[in-house]
Amino acid sequence: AFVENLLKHPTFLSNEYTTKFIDTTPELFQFSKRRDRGTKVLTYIADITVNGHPETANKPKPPADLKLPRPPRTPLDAPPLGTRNMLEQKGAKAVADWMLAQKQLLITDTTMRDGHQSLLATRMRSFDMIRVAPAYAHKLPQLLSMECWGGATFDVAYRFLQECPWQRLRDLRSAMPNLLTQMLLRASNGVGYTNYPDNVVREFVRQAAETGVDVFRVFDSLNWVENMRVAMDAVIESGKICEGTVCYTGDILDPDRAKYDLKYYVGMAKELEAAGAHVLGLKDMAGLLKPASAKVLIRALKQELSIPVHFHTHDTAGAASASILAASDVGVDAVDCAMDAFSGNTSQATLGTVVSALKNTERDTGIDMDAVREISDYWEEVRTQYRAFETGMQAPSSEVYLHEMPGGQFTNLKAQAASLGLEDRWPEVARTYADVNQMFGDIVKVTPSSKVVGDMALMMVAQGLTREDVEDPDTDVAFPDSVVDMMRGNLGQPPGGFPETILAKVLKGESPNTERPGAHLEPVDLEATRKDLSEQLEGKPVDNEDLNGYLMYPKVFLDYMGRHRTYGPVRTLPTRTFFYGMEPGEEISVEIDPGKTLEILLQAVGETQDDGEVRVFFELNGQPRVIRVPNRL
Ligand code: BTN
Ligand code: 3PY
Ligand code: ZN
Repeated sequence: AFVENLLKHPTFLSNEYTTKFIDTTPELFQFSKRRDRGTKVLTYIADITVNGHPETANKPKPPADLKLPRPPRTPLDAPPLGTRNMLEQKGAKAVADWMLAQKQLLITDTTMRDGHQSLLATRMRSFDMIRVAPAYAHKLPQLLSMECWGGATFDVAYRFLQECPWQRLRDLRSAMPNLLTQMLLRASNGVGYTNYPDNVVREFVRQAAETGVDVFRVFDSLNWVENMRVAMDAVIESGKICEGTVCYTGDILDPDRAKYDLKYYVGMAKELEAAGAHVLGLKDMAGLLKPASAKVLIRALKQELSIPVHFHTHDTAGAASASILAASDVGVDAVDCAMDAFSGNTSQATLGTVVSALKNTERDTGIDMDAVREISDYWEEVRTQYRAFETGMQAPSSEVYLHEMPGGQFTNLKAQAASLGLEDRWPEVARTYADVNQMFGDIVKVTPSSKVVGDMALMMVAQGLTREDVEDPDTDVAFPDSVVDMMRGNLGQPPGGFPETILAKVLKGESPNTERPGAHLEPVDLEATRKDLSEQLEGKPVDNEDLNGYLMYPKVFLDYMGRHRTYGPVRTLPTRTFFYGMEPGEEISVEIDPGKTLEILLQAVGETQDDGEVRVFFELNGQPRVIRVPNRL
């Protein structure tokens, strides 16, 4: 009935059909209650089989004979005790004290967050994570934590993967009850790209803690401690671990980059300690901290602080493990690595390599290399499924020391440049990115400030503008919205403020707000928003997780809900089916609810009929089912 309504609808006939049309045309859903979840999922499979998935169209495909990745087997009994049990029994401060007392280098696995964010445009689905989570719990209880949430994964889950990020967190939490889960939180920017009102930030942290985050790595994209307090206080109040984080840029050993010198970093770290951080995060998002600088910086931090230091870096230039080993030599407490198959290049250092390098040394991690290999073998099979999202970086590149782009942005900006027809001019984009940084006063570049610098650089290269042109008061420049917004002070203030030249040029005399943006944002009325959202969802009750999703990303959330109503719980599909549909004769098992499994056999795909429809023939648990979908190709 839905498809019939859709096909007869004037908007559909007029060819303006989009998923938004479905969302905003409630009369299509008069029959949706009658369509059960199984039918919805079959409709999705039929649609993708006939039309393909928009995200993988014209992209490299995984090999045709690729099988469902098999995670290592695990026993059914409870996993060994791990760091999470300590947090539960003794609290956040006790975990930090324990970290300080350890001889071994502690390791966080980032595969489920930064690993795929930096290598596969954040496209890894929960399905592939949840299946291997028990293997981590049983085989790698020595890990400090599992970074598996936050950063860009939150909106990508709703926006591109058609799944609920909260459910991912809940499922991972229950599959790894002994391991600390860790998230990346952009302080007042939450998991978004703009400052949110204080009460929205607090509510988000409260919910993340309740649903299952144990360690919050909190950073500010301009390194402004003032702008981190609301988020940090909320984490501390929740009883979870607050990793107050310094973002690293420049080079402390380079006299020409004196703005970010050793004193600067130690000073900020002490402010974060005083603000209540249980752990100090050192976030080298671009992979700029070279081994010699790492020794100097981490030695100083260890001397000056009484909280543990957790070092995060990227392997963009190929030096991440050298810096990690240098940091280890001077006593860093914990470091981030990605499982081998998701490491290297713009991702983290290689976990198995760091573990092996430290075997039989004072800082031996105690991590079982057989387990690392087994789990990495699984990840390798997983990665093959996502070939469409590989960014094509062939080798590490020392160019990062010039442009200082974060790992997650580098390949993204390359793709953006290509889409503007600038692929041949990448070296110019990289150079311009560095110029924009200097023009903005040498700022920390990390989401969202990195996006602002990238927007500006692309605009300049596309329009053939140099830094001199932009700064010339007599040249008219149409600045990207994100640049205007940042100069107005809406992301906060960098150390020393933005330079007068660029402020005057961008704001044309308007005076910027130099106070904390949250101080001026009205609190959101949460209950009124819940009621309003419920009305937009035709009376569906709105729980706190959905409310928080909507508060972060109103449109993305509503689009997700609209598609969910049509296609049901597609997160339960195997990744291959989700992106490519099924082949005639193929059979899959799909657990759409715990304990409720559908056996789906695709028998045949019919010809496109005169009305533009295709009939897709399935067997669902042995019963024949025909699903009709429009051929939109
Ligand atoms: C998006 O790109 O909007 C999200 C991806 C999911 C869209 C699904 S794919 C099958 C169906 N057909 C569409 O045009 N959209 C949905
Ligand atoms: C993010 O904010 O998503 C980042 O990974 C920043 O490095
Ligand atoms: Zn990172």
